[in-house]
Amino acid sequence: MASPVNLKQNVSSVDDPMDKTCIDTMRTLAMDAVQKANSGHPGTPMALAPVAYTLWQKHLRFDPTAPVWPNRDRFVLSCGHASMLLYSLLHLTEVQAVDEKYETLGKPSVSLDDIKNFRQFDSHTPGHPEYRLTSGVETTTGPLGQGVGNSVGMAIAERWLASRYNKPGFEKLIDFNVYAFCSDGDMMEGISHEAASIAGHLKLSNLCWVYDDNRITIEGSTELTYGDDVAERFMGYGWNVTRVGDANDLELLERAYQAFLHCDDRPTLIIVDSHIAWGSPNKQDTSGAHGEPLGEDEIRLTKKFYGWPEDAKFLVPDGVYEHFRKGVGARGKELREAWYAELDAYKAQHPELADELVRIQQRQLPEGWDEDIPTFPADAKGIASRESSGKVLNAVAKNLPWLIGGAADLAPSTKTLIKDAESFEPESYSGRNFHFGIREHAMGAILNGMATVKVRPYGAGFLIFSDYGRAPIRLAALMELPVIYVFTHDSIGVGEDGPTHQPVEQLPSLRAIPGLVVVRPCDANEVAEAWRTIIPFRHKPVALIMSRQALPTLDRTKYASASGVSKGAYILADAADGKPDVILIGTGSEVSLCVGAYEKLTAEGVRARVVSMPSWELFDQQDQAYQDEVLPPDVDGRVSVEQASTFGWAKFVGRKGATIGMKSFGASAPLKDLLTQFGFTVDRVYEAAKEQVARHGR
Ligand SMILES: Cc1ncc(C[n+]2csc(CCOP(=O)(O)OP(=O)(O)O)c2C)c(N)n1
Ligand SMILES: [Mg+2]
Repeated sequence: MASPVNLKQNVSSVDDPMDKTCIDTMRTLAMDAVQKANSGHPGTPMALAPVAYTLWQKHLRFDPTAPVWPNRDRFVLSCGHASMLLYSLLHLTEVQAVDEKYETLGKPSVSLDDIKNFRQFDSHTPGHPEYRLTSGVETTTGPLGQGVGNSVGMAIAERWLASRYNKPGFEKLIDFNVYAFCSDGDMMEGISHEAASIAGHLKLSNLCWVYDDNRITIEGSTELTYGDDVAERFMGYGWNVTRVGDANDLELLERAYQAFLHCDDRPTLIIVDSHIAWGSPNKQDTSGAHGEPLGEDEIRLTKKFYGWPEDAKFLVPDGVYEHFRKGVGARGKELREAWYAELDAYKAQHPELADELVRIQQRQLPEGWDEDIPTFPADAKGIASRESSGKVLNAVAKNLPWLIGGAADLAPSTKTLIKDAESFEPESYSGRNFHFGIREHAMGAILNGMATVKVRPYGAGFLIFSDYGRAPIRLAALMELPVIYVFTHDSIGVGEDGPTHQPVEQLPSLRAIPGLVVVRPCDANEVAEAWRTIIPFRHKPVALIMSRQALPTLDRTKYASASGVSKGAYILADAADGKPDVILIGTGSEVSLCVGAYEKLTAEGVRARVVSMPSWELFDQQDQAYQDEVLPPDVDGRVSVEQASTFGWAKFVGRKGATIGMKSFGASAPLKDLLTQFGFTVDRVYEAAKEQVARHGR
């Protein structure tokens, strides 16, 4: 293991006394907050304080009084465990809190009390930075690698907006940079490869990652795990790579940031050699570096070393707030005011585009966005829901210019290409069709980053590979970002591709994510209604689940209108007297099996109801009266049918009901054989229904 390094090296080259005071304030706030909370990571915020200070104070185009100003530079702390680094900056630069309507609340985003309440319930300083909760936090980080992935999405969104909205005379209306601080953990995570690879390919020159090369992780020296030549790696991706040999050398840091600002054809990686701070120069072990407070004695020694009052806690010396006000504060205010003046001039010359920009920022839709959504005539042979979804997506995209996205190399299969639109590539940043490559994990993080910039992104792939991008899907839900996923090939309906490609547990596992809306339409008209329902969402991610195989288009003159999709579940067909003895509940491709069984039962005089339930989550949001109308509590005879694990269906069929679903992995065979083999037939549903009636019928 590398020998411990003391703090002498950590302060040697900060010459200006005010710079040093500000940096040491950031460091001591981190120490004190972690100590008081008795948990958290003090070392990295302390070591990176000069790196973050130089960026914020000298370069970041950010106005603390208006932290949602659209053209601000973005700062992402991908090593979210170092959250105190960000909180001390948000506090010392006096970032103002804004509400969800972007109105300034007249109070700081992070008060000194918040810092004293680091990691406590209801503070604005949770263990890891959380988007929405704390103004100035641009994205939720903590799961290593996500932040760098998000930063690529932010940089992409900037390029797209710039390309569409900048005009002659307004060349820099949209013109912001994205900075991400990252650690060994970020670099080890596979997602950093996916994200860096696509960023290099796309030549995102507005993107700068700052890698804290401190050669230590939780288990100890990175010699245990990791010998990558990170510089070579990133040069291989086509990045501009520069190195700062000492995290405390403000001059070298300045030069590195300048190198980024002057590079206009590639993303930049700044590798910063740092030594994690774990206390005073005398301390010889590494405890406290990760996830542990330094301890009172150590803190006192360290403060003494800084020339700080040893017993002072949460001290912000005179002049510190002012110094930040004169630096980042004054610069940001000037830039923001100039930008709004420019926007006014732009509005006069380009009223329609300006209107779009305003709508984008408010997550509002254009008038008439849904006027071209088609309806589909009844058709027994039908159409795959991925096909109808492609048609509806295109009908929406026509009137919603900032609906942009693509697939992880599966656009032809997922039907997610926007027709007559270009590809988003280095030479055509206004393209609306994105090619994420076979990088599901980064795609998810990129979509999240794009959504924070307020464009409306979608991503697509096979449902089975949603697992590869699960972490960012979860974070989209946590951040309340309206990202749209189109997941196709939704069941054993995949057929010959076999069990590796047949989702079984993915549907229930997506439904388990709080806040994610999952919709699995049963036919083309439900697909149309699904899109109509979800596009107005401003704070919810959605997974649209589509079939590979054709689904019959139901005759809506005979069965209920598909508009019921907006309520999550609705009565599609009912017993003549509206008092069923058995309720057949289906989703997606299985609804037509329920309808087939219903017809058979009805012909025999059995009182049956079919409930199409494309979305559990939307149904859960309905009031109790509606839920009871669809699923009357006194009807025990119930059968659910879905080509997925039955996990969770007891919620709707009860303990006495029947569930038809997958209890094993699928198999490689023609679809017809699989359906018989696994029991997805009208007869099986019919029999289960009869059995339910026999047991529970009146
Ligand atoms: C995906 C993920 N896995 C594991 C963790 C738990 N964890 C928190 S910090 C950390 C590693 C710390 O090492 P490094 O990334 O080098 O950061 P440093 O301590 O040097 O700041 C780990 C494994 C995590 N936050 N995210
Ligand atoms: Mg490290």
